[in-house]
Amino acid sequence: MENSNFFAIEKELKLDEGYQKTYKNVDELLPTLLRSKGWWLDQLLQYQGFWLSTYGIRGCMLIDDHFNPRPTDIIVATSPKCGTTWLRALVFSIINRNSFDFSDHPLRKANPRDLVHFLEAHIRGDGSTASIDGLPSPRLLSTHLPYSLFPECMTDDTSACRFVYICRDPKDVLVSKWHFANKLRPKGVPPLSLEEAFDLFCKGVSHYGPFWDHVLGYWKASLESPKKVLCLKYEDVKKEPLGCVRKVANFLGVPFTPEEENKEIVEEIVKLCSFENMSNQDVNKSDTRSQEKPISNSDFFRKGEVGDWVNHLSPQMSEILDQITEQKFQGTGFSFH
Ligand code: PAP
Repeated sequence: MENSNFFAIEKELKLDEGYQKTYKNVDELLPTLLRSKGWWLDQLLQYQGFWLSTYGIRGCMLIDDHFNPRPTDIIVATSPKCGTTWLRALVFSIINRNSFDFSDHPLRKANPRDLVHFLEAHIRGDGSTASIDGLPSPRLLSTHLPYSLFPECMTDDTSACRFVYICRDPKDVLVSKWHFANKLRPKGVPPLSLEEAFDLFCKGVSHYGPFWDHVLGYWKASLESPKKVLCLKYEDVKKEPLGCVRKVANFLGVPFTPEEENKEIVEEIVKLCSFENMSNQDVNKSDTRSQEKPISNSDFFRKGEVGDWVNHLSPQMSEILDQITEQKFQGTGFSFH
């Protein structure tokens, strides 16, 4: 299947030799990787310590070989279900705050997924980095890739591209991911039980997981390079959205001016990107799922709450997850409390 995909792309695009070499390397690598059952009908492959889908690996290798980072690049990074949609919307509206009227803002007409390019998925577009290369600066890009999978030219201190990361209590991540996985399962396929999802998640087998290693990669980078990586927690953004929006703006070198503060622009951004507002936009309400497009915008809005895990996980499950979290984060200075 991997080979046939490659040839389809090659035939259509006549990709140059450099790309052909990358695709050949991908095709040779994939069969050698450890595989595990995924969360829907997919399989996850262990690549450099993380569980990725084949397209994640392909995207990662394309970035390594062909992506040209720019000092002005802003990368919104998340482990899935930690607030990707929210963070994309927040950062998009912070950096474009002078370009749009809030009453007629692009986020009222489009889902953040359509406004912020998903870096490792550019392969889906035309099989090359061309669509990303053509974007004007500053480019706002999104990723689920772990920090350690980026090439050094993006992560070393001399490269100026910046990462804004958000993470979330793993108990809520698990519950959110389990609901999402069941929405994605094709009709006729029995649902993934919570027990099965719990087992996979605890073993680290989730997209771009182990979850804890993903968080630690960005957390450590934010300590080592605080001007390069900003780490946020979903729970903190919920509790203090205004403070977090100001923090992101300061980090990106575009702090709010006194005049903007007077005009309550920070409040406007928080309101625009709130779960209540975004989930009620027509563009995010419609269920447009089809065989070709198995995910619709509405699938990214469920409850948007902190602590919904309590309605799903048994006390024993929560205890086990807390133990794993404590053990993984011990001595790192990171905690969700
Ligand atoms: P992704 O990583 O697959 O793109 P992502 O957007 O990170 O998904 O996660 C969806 C979660 O964010 C959902 O959480 P829940 O299942 O616990 O409800 C979704 O409801 C929540 N979410 C989406 N938009 C917002 C928002 N504007 N504010 C807060 N939470 C949000």
